[in-house]
Amino acid sequence: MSSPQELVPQTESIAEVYATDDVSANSVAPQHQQRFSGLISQFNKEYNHRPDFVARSPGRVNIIGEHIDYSLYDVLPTAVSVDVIMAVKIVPATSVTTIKIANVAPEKFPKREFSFPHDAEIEIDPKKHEWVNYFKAGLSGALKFLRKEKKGVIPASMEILVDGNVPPGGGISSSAAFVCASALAVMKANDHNVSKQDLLDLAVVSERAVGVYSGGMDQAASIFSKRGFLLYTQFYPTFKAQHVPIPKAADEITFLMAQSFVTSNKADTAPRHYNLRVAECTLAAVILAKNFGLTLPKDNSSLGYSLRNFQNELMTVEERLHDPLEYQIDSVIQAVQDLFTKTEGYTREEMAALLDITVPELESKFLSAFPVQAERFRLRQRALHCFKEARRVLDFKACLAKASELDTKRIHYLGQLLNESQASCRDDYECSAPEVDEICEIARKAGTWGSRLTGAGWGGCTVHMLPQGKVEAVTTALRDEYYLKHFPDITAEKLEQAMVISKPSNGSFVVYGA
Ligand code: NG1
Ligand code: MG
Repeated sequence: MSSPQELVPQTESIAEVYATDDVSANSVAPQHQQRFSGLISQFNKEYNHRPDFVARSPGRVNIIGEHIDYSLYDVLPTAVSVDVIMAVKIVPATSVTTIKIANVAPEKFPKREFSFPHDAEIEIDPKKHEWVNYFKAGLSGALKFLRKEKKGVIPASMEILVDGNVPPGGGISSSAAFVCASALAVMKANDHNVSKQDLLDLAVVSERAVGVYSGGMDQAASIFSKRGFLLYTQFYPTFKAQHVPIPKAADEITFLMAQSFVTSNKADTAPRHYNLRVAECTLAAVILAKNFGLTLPKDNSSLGYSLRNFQNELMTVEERLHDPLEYQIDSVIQAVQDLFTKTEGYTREEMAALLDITVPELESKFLSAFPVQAERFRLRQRALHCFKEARRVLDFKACLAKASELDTKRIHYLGQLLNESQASCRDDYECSAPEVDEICEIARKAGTWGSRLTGAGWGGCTVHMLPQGKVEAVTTALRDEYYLKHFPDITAEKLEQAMVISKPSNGSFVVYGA
């Protein structure tokens, strides 16, 4: 028998641990103990007293299910051990609320202070790239929540010191770690014992305030993950998650993350990359629906109409009840192939005609919530990627669930799914980068079972599944054939950060008594 895949208790509060306990045994990885005590002593220097608590939220690695969370399909990420830790002192508010926020790396992230009237909205200018925007995003979401719970709430003033070691723009979601830690810190500072589900809901919406129409995968992984498990995350019809164990294998299964050091700054590139993909998937969904004479009910995806929603509406009640999801996905793949025959993509005029609306109507409905720049929308390729990737996630999870021990055949199958995901991201979704493809090639040749990009792509990070016994060979190959070749002057320190064995780690928690 396989080990059970546990349902995640969503209403459970965020864990609180005490610094006098062995923090490492609870959650902080031993190598980060030092960072943790460093944060406390630096806080002391900065503000002349100790903090009341430390809020923490980690980055994540997505094992499989790329760019399908915003189409409301299931994904399989987990938290990693790099994280954002935030020491906080609660200060009673005066006639206004004042936030003082500093970072342990002040050269890169200068100190900031701002005040606002107790009932004011927090203003964020997504065009101005400021590290505190991510804090403000969490603050704004948390305040909206608190005000709904309690009218006339007076938000506490806070003194904050932040230490984050998740590489930014690196595909392991430094942004979600930061936004989740910030929202958690504000909730705690205002004495609200937030549940994991509430923190997730408000963090997803918070992050959209920074200008990216993200799905909910990163925040879910950052908040809900459990050490040693992957987090099977479902978004449709509503959020649900399961802790999925990784079975034993004769040759221990290891996940390695390798940075490409090609950064794609989402705030700049979103109109041509990320947000454009969200728009393409949404348009594919509504055009498919129109073609089948279906009216889609609004769902909770960022633009309100997802491919998953279309799939659900296309199936009869009978089929929904009795057909396995995999089979249902086969029929929608067929529908995409039949309808979207223009491989070069669709213009706004062509899409408006398919929907029987005018171009200005199309733009105001689907292309105005956030900026999108494109002449053509490659609906066929994007929808095919989404549905096939969704099926790969189901196949991956089913394979993990089948046995408590994985034999060679199964392991190779899992690797193959990862490689197919990469090929689809490269060819159909066009979210890879030449450097990412190169890393995957080198790694596979040196002995990984499967290699792919993880996160939004267009650079960023890669993830590899490999036997423990091959770690040395793969990291050596990547060092010699990728890092030293592309970055001959790379420092030893940067090289060390480039490749990290990723151990599935715990999600958000708060530390008291530090
Ligand atoms: P990154 O760029 O790694 O944070 C983004 C989205 C996810 C998901 C992945 C692609 C944000 C905050 N996150 O991840 O929701 O869509 O891309 O699978 O934009
Ligand atoms: Mg991000």
